[in-house]
Amino acid sequence: MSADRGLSRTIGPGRLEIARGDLTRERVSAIVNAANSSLLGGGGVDGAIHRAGGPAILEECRAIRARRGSLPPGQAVITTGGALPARRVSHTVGPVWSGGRSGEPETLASCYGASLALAEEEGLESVAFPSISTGAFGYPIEEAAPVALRAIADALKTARHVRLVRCVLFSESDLETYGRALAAMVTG
Ligand code: AR6
Repeated sequence: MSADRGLSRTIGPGRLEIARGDLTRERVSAIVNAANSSLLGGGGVDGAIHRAGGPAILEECRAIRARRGSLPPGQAVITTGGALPARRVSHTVGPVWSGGRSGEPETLASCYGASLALAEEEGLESVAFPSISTGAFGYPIEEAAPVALRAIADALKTARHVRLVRCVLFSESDLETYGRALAAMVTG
């Protein structure tokens, strides 16, 4: 698979795409941040989003935190996109991998579902995700990819507004892993 060739699957009235790239450059209605419960920023894709999006995102995250406290894994909140090309950022907290028997797949699926539910509430058309939990949080990407794609496909089937979901992978090897999972996924 070449670096610039994405893969896609039609699901109901929508499309699921996988591609290699930098999430912060995505021209979609919303991108999703793999945040932590503090909502106050961090490294990885979280750091990249706050750097590229500027202080407006952190200000809104602080206000949300003041209002409702820290964000539990599997849930999502939405803010402005600040200076990003995407208008909105959904912040979700993935599970920390601890062997796979502590509800990690359910929590991971919930991150995708909750972010897409927020996009639906706001009538957004397109959403781009990173590979949640597979960096600092240690979730093996071969196990995370099918969970992520299944959760997105399930949400797309009943979506009324979201028509495009993109999984944006940072490395060629991550894209290949998602490509295998997409090819293996049964939809209909
Ligand atoms: N575009 C797309 N993917 C990216 C980018 C980017 N610009 N930058 C990194 N990735 P991680 P997690 C990939 O660690 O595992 C933070 O400190 C990266 O290669 O960002 O959910 C938070 O504050 C990896 O494949 O998120 C939390 O404390 C994927 O994004 C913690 O890390 C996710 O890696 C969350 O850990």
